[in-house]
Amino acid sequence: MRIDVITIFPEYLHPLDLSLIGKARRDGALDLQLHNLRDFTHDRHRTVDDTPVGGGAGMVMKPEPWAEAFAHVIEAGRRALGDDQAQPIVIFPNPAGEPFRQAAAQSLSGEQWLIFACGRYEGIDERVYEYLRDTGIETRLHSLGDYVLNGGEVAVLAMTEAIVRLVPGVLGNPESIVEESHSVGLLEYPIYTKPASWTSPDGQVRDVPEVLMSGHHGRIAQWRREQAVQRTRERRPDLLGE
Ligand code: 6GU
Repeated sequence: MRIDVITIFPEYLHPLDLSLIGKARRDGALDLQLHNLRDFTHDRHRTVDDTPVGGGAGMVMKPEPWAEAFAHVIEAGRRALGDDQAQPIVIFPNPAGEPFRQAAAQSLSGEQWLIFACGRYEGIDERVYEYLRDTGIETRLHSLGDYVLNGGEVAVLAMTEAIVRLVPGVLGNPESIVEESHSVGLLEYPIYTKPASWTSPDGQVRDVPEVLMSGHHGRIAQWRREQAVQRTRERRPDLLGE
């Protein structure tokens, strides 16, 4: 899978060198490339923003550097993929976008090429979206949740991790994906490890639920299902339509 990220803060994405994503990159399962939007400006100050036409607070990202960045990134991606017809999906992290859920991560994990375009300030000039769509490039706006971040970079860290760990061969144990929170539509049940009886620092003896020690797989599965439903009802009734 190829992922390009266009941002004015490439350093923000350096955690993608670490852990599972870093390993996927070193193993060749993921070709992740960072691009600095300011490299596609031509003035002394490397200006990427300007005041909003019509007035209002804050600054807006100018369209010209974005168009140059996309031209460069699309050409470089096609060359790397060895396919001069390859079409990326362009994802704009945006608090006004469609919520980014497990189903979106699942479907994007099957794509060969994604470009994340990180806005900052009040946003990107609307004509950039229009232009991409008119050139036949699929664009999506995705939000992490109902709160505002200063830019898309943190959202790209989250979305990339959610997507890349689902790419076949990237996660060590594929079974752990099947049962985890949000893949089933329920939150995950409580889990325990040894010791079976633990005395916490406050002096309480805390035992692992007995059913888990029973060796009875049917009863264990039923208990876990009940716990998952109860937990979901308490924490996320919206997932149950309640
Ligand atoms: Cl994707 N971007 C920004 N800037 N803020 C957000 C967000 C994304 N998701 C939630 N808040």
